[in-house]
Amino acid sequence: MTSTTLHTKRLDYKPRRPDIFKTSIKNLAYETKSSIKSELTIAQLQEFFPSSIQKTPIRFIRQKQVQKQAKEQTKKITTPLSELRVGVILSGGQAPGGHNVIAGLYDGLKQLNTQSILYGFLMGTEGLVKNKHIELTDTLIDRYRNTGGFNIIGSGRTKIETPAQFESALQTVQECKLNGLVVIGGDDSNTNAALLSEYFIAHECSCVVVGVPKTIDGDLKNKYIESSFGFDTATKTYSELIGNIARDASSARKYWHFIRLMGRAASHITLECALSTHPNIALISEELLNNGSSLKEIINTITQVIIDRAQNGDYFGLVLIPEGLIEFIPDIRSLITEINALLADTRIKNFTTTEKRKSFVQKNLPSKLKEVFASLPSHISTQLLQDRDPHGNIVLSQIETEKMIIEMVNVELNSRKQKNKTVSPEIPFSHVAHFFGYEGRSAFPSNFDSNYCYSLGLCACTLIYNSLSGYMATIRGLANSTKQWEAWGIPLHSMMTIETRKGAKTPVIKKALVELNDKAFRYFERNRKSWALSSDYAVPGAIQYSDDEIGNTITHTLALEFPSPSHKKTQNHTKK
Ligand code: FBP
Repeated sequence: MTSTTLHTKRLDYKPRRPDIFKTSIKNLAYETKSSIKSELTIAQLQEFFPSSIQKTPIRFIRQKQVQKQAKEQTKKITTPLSELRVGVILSGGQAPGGHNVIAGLYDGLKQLNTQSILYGFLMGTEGLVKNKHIELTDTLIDRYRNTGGFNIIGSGRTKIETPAQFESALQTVQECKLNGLVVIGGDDSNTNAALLSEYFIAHECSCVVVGVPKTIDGDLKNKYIESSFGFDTATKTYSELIGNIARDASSARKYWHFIRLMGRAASHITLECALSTHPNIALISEELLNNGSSLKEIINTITQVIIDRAQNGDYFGLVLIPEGLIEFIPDIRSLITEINALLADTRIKNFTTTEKRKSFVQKNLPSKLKEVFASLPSHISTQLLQDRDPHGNIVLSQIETEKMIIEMVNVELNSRKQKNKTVSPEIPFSHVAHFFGYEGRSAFPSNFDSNYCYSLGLCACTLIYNSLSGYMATIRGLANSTKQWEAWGIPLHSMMTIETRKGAKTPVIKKALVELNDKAFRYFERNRKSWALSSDYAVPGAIQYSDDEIGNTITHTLALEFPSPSHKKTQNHTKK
């Protein structure tokens, strides 16, 4: 990449380290914590994770503290391997901070022994399976510190599923003589990490496998994982854009902006951006599902807000729409399930044009869904028939839900203008559609993500040094000052649930959707009514990279979910 001023400046940024990593990794020991109740039954654990059953969360502590702990609870490093050979994979969608995980891992390895080697597998898991790698060197790492994207080694979405793929992965780690493998990825990639760890143990391969929680979607979190990395930067980037649009909308006063935001099934990104910008409407899929809201009801709600604002002379506004919305609307959800089945029907291959495929689907749908399919704008029904991803799922980023909503709102508004005397026929409805996703996934990581990711890399290195396989590198206490962050290892199997994939019961890391009882949603719920009619949007502006209070703000979600005195000064969440 050609250097820019900010790029050059960011290369020099020194991530803040938590106190635990201000000492040498060699001086760290770990204490075991009480085990987590797994959702998997004993039989399932024995089937999929036989070597992990006894694993409990561990927290790294300094050797000095060790003496103070009860001996049986604390493990000292017994057989330290100081010269390590480690491989790293970046997997799935880009998330800001991935390069810093690698930098932290690299620095940790070199600190242990300058002869340690770090290999980067190219283009995700594919690189592991085909043994395509490069050695990461000082020069290369230094070109990527604190930069966004995954371009240092590339990323990919291949999953390790077949016996042949597992065998090839084993062969690669043996050929490279790896002591450790770090998988930086989302729920599916970390599920892979857990299965690889078991496979290596079963084949008497001592390579330690460690996962790192990555995804802008924010859905890889649980009692122990407070946030996945990349969420902070991505949501701040989208919020900057939304805030700018808000200012533009309230200046020109003529456009309604419909903004779809990435995040797959979960609405965490939309919720966080709503907390940052105070839009007139933010749809939260999880709530709509909980209420059983139909598409018609959603359209009615939006139309009503447009009419109410018009009564105040405000012919503009902002609507935030989560990418996964369509899968949460009961009638569309059933429609997608039926279409998935019809797309798997071999007869559909006989129809070469979209129109013919559409009429095949329309004819074969159950009668109650025929009407729903026919009611959709033509471009949306076409998009619903597009090819599925390798796991058979609809490719949500390609479905222009924002345009569908605009068209349906337009129809509803016109119909009310004609039928309802209280709705003025003069209400204008000019609209602009946006989709924000790729804009935020590779942004320069915020200070938070830079620091967090660097610590995750150090934590992954410490897990490998201690031969702890099948764990997720975890940094906790994220709403506190960086100094106080804690380094943990959480057994991957403890985050799993069982899902049916391709007809077979499979363990997968559980996706975290927006919880309606959580403080972040409740804060939104308390405030949204006043935001609907107000034009007093919040304009957060661009991410700041100064190493001061403003450059170190955390997301509203984190601040609300994990209240701590250190963010109170900058992030005001007074109850309304
Ligand atoms: P991950 O789940 O791999 O982290 O990807 C996140 C994401 O950005 C989603 O928000 C989005 O739906 C998807 O990737 C888009 O994928 P692609 O890059 O393949 O278009």
